[in-house]
Amino acid sequence: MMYRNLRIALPLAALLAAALTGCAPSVEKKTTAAPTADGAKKKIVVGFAQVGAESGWRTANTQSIRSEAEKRGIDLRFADAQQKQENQIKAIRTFIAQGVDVIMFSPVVEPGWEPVLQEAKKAGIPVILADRAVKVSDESLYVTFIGSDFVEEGRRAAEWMAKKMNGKAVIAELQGTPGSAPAIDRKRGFEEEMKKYPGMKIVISQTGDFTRAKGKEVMEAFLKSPEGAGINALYAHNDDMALGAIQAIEAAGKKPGTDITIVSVDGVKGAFEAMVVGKLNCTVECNPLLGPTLFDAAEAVAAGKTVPKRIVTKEGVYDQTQAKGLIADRKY
Ligand code: GZL
Repeated sequence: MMYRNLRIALPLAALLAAALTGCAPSVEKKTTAAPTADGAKKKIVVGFAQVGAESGWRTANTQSIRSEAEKRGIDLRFADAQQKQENQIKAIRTFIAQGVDVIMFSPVVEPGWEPVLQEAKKAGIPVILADRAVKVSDESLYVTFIGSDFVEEGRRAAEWMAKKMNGKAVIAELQGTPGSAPAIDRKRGFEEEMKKYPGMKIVISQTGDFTRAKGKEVMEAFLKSPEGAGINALYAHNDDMALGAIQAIEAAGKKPGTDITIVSVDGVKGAFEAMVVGKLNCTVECNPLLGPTLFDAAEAVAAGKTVPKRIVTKEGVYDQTQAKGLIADRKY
């Protein structure tokens, strides 16, 4: 039975459960492995090629994947690609050689995956995209893409900033990893929404590669640039770069969150801590806790079931007014 693409934003696990059973919102998770001769459940083997360990978001994402696999007794083969595409491709080839049941990965960039995904398809190993998308001409090369709508995240960031700044802002932008889906789409969504406000302008923009160190370094350069004196807002594609930028803004004798309004994406604990002390103004949530839904999909696929081609995570927007009340309950 084929499922139409599910792009409604419901709690991930409920959404996938509904899709799999086509009815009740919650379904009992059963290990779907076929019983072996002695009746024991065969463990499914999943190969995961992770981007790296570049940010608080990624750490939480890896933790969610590792703990969920352990909880389900899944044999997880995990590779950290240190943000290099060639390492992810090598890891995927190793998984193919090992004959894993399912391959999962979070593509560090969008292009360049056709050859290795063709090899996985030829080997009959289903591929699940976790967190980020790929640019391929043949969408049958992957079974499903489970992750956020980055364009919507960009729109939400611009909308919040417009409200806060009454539609007038001189904006510096710290972009994520060049060529990555979150960097491309968060920029696109922000600029789309910004068109509604002629008084908002991005005057300087550069990648900080999603890391705190690079975010600090690039923000220092922004503040020393000819545009520097006029910047009164920062849009950072993730919290880690925003936290680095906050250090640079303070070192330049300015007050982050006051002299420069800062909006970022992810919703990690560090961002909430910065909002509580007034140094960050808003973080647009990007849910890293994908483990349960990823392995629901992996078990379903390993059992020959179909899953929706696209599963979108449910997320919110948080600012200083909510940070103090929410920080204790944040899961990442
Ligand atoms: C988004 C994820 C991004 C985060 C960054 O889903 O791919 O990568 O926003 C992380 O923090 O580095």
